[in-house]
Amino acid sequence: MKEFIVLSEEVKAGQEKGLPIVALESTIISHGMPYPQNVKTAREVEQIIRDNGAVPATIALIDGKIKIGLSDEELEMFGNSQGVAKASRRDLAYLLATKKLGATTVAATMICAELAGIEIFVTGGIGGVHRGAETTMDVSADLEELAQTNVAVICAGAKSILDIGLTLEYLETKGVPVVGYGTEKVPAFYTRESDFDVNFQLDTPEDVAAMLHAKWELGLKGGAVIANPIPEADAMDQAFITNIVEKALQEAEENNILGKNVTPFLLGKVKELTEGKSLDANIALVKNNAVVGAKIAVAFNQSK
Ligand code: PSU
Ligand code: MN
Repeated sequence: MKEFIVLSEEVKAGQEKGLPIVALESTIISHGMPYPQNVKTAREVEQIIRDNGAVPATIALIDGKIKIGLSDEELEMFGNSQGVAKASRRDLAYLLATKKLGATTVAATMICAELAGIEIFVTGGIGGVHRGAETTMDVSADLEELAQTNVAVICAGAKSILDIGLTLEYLETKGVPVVGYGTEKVPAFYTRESDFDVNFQLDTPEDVAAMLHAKWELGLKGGAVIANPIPEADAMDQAFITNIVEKALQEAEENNILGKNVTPFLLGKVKELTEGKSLDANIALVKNNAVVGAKIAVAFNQSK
């Protein structure tokens, strides 16, 4: 395993000092945002993590290695590269063996974080059960990973490109707690609320840390979804975004988009149809998640 894992200087030093570390994914950099906003946002998110007392570890596959923490040059190169492969669980071995650039999804980032001993991971949104999954069977590998890998994912809920109700059913079957951070409702990424209730509401980083501590002390395998709503000021209008998501879903069907291309296609369409408004919301919610995630990492570190 050591053969494949490379820690950045910052992460290595942080681990030696016993500092809290926060994992960050890289699909959001390569497939979620355009250059140069992607690199700028990634840098700002890392700085927010530092400002809140933790060490950021952006994870990506570069030159046959799992990089846990990227240097400034690596981040710039990665964010400005064309054709970076989207890497989920099934893709990891192939991309490492062929030394291709790989952007880790939530699932793959969880795997890499666990290998590096990192329990807390901040992102924008998780994958889930897609609408129409009863015929397409399109269920994100992120959900299986949450069922088996001991990493907590701080996110702004699930996008309405997904079937949020079915996603919650799947997580329930797999025993994955969905916690609302300061909310009773499952947030829907661009908006603060969906029609669905979270399993549990927790209001402080200490309370979340205590729940994670109890879960893993008991040997209950798997992660947790810590759903943190987008700040009020950055939230989008519900009717506006619903309309756009419907259009994006229709175009995906007309173009017969399948497999791993579905999520990037839908995200790209939403961005195009909102004329960039969705990008501003996306950046704001990731930064908000970074604040909360770093605080949870600090609290969890103290409970260890
Ligand atoms: N949802 C978002 N933004 C994203 C993703 C999902 O709102 O960037 C990315 C994440 O990396 C997630 C992946 O892990 O898409 C899920 O892809 P799929 O549905 O193919 O499993
Ligand atoms: Mn899928």
